[in-house]
Amino acid sequence: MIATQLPTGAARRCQVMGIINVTPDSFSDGGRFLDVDAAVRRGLELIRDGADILDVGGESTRPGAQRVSEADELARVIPVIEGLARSGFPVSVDTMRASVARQAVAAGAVIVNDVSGGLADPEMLPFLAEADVTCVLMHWRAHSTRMDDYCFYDSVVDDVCSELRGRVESALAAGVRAERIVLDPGLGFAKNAAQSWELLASLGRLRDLGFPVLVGASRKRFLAEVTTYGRREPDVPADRDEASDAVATIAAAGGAWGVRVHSVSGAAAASRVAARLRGATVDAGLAGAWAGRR
Ligand code: PMM
Repeated sequence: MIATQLPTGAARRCQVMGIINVTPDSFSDGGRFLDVDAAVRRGLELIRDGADILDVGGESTRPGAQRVSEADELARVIPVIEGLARSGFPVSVDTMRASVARQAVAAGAVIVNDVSGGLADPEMLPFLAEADVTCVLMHWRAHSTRMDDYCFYDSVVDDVCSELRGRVESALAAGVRAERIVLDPGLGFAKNAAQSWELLASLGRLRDLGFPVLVGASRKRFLAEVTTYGRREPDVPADRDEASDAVATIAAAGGAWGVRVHSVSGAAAASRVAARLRGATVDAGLAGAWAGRR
């Protein structure tokens, strides 16, 4: 039996969260996994490539994206979560809606990844307290249609740390247990490229907040400047996978709790290299447990 409870304190090894966007319009993989079977198959591929957690989302948060209805979001994510959780894999739901989080947890999700850190839906923090599940609280200022208007900071690192501290205080006040909280700086969300790089360079400051830190850099816009090498044509998001792997290596070596990635094999290697360098035993992860069951 594969364990579905996740380490919530300092993880033994940087957790690799493989992304499954069940959306028509996510910036890098929109439309590819809208069909339930295709999404579940994608989850199994990610596990075989070395993912520790599968993050299932039904609402795109790319800049400019419009919100989807609750009904559409539920119809997209719940069957996929059921399919993956039934196989015993740790599933996270990427949602800003408490109602979706509630049904996802009932369907087997063990993590709620709320990019709004509880700000988008006043019911979210009370639900997280009641369900007592691990939750990712990300730094966020506004929905995707307006987030690029909110890239103003005195010091991006100080301001993000202080706003994340505010999210933690609200979560604790709502009854969420501290051991359940993971924080995320929200790279690219109300941040321009320079601000995202500065946050990435300040992992230590984020870790000093006293909670595990998740880093979501995979295929994001700010990586384009290190992938085009001065070429004239714009890159496509999948061209950013090597840069995403490099970020995963730096994050894992810098003590991140986890990295959220589209293509997992490089991040899975990064996580194991970083663990090995710290003297930890290198495990086969879920891929090994999955292979062992067949
Ligand atoms: N980024 C996206 C979606 N969900 N969740 C967390 N915790 N952190 C992130 O950085 C994050 C997220 C947007 O990227 P995608 O459209 O490729 O999923």
